Amino acid sequence: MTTTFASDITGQRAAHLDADVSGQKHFDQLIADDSRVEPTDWMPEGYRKTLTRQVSQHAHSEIIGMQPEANWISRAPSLKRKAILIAKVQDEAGHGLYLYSAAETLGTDREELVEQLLSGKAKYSSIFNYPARTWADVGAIGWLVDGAAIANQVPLCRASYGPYARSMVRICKEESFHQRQGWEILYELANGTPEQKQMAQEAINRFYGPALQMFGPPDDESPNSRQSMAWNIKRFSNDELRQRFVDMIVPQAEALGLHFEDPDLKWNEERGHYDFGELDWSEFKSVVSGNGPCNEQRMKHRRQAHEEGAWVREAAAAYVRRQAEQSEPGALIA
Ligand code: FAQ
Repeated sequence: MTTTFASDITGQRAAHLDADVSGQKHFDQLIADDSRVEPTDWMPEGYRKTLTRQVSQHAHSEIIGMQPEANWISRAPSLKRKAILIAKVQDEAGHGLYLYSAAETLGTDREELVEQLLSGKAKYSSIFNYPARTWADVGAIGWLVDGAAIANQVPLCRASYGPYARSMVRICKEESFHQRQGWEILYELANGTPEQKQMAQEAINRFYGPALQMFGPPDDESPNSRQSMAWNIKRFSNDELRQRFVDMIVPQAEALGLHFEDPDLKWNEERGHYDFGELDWSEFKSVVSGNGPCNEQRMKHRRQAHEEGAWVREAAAAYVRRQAEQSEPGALIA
């Protein structure tokens, strides 16, 4: 009896091992072919974990990222600006929802992911811990923050995990509209009165460094990059994307008649890129570890919104239960 039981267990382990070996082979082949991994495919635990981390943190960033601009909806300078800003902030909510859905396909449900944010266990992008002090900051967020988001996320449309890559396609299209609305706000201000131009310049002075930090720590301090690139999740390193972004925004700033206050920013003929100054990484670390200007306010607001939304979640769950009961044969008669 004991022998049979023990051999059953050994048999099951061997079967699992076989499945793992053939699963790993299939997975390795998908990555080597630059093909897509889908939720039903076998995947290494590390791959699942790193994607759950990145995709859920990305979702949290979109949700927390609504706050700095939402703060300006009631103070937008015209009805047209207000309508555009409402649509933009609503888009960010939508991005959060697609991304939570993509993260859920990896096996962790949304409730748990949201709990990780609310308990402070999960990160969200450093940039959203900075305030939007003036209307020009709304322009700078659109141009520089959404601009950095696009530079980072266009390559993610080719990430190896299917649901993440597909969600990025629509997100990137919407982000490019956001970037243009930010540009247009700054363009109007930069071509307005001297005070308006000054306001635009001050906004980009505030957002330049934090926007460049959105790409993450320098490559030699980025613990996840190497493996994420080997798995075709990230296609470029943090520093490569940061450089691309700088090369893109310098001529755009010139077209606005504005500049970046970085004394080391200059074209390097030999490299074919702009050189730029060292960023303040101690500030980045401090912001990521909870000590930025708005971390406390952002989390307080999110927790409050979550509590106030409890009745909506309860109603939605009750509706789903009712639908399930009604679709069971005999449920209506009982
Ligand atoms: N802020 O090893 P790496 C948006 C963390 S959405 C905070 O280099 P990885 C739209 C990182 O998580 C903006 N933490 O990590 C919008 C890791 O910590 P962990 C969000 C950061 O993952 C616009 C540790 O440092 N975008 O803007 C940051 O390989 C306007 C070590 O770093 C995405 O999430 C940071 N900036 O590379 C919405 C894009 N950077 O988890 C509203 C997808 C790094 O090991 C208004 N994500 N960390 O404890 C990615 O591409 C990557 O996750 C990176 C980081 C590039 C962000």
